[in-house]
Amino acid sequence: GDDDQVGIATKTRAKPKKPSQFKVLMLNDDYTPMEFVVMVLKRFFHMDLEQATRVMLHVHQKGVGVCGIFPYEIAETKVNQVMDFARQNQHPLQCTLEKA
Ligand code: NFA
Repeated sequence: GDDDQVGIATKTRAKPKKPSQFKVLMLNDDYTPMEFVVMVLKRFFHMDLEQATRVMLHVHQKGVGVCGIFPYEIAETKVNQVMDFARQNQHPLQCTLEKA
C-alpha cells in the first residue's frame, strides 16, 4: 500500500463510490382503479395530475412504467410505501426496483 516501506504499490485507498440509482417501476394489473394509480403517483412521486395521468396510461397500455429514479434507500422506501398503501386499500398494484 501507500504506507508500505518496501515493495510494489498496492491499492489500499478507500475509493468513493457514486451512489447507484434505481428505477421504481410500476406494473399494470386488471383490477386497480385508474384513479387510485393516479392518486399514488401524485402522493408518493409528487406528480401533478397531468403527469400522473400520463404515467398511469403508459403503465396501463405497455404493462410497466417508470415512476422515478432514486438512490437505493429512497427507491426501496417508495416501493414499500406504495405496496403498503395499495394493500391497505385492497388493490393488487405492484411496484418494484430495477438498477438504473
Ligand atoms: N389496468 C388498470 C385498469 O384498467 C389500471 C392500472 C393502470 C392498474 C396502471 C395498474 C397500473 N383499471
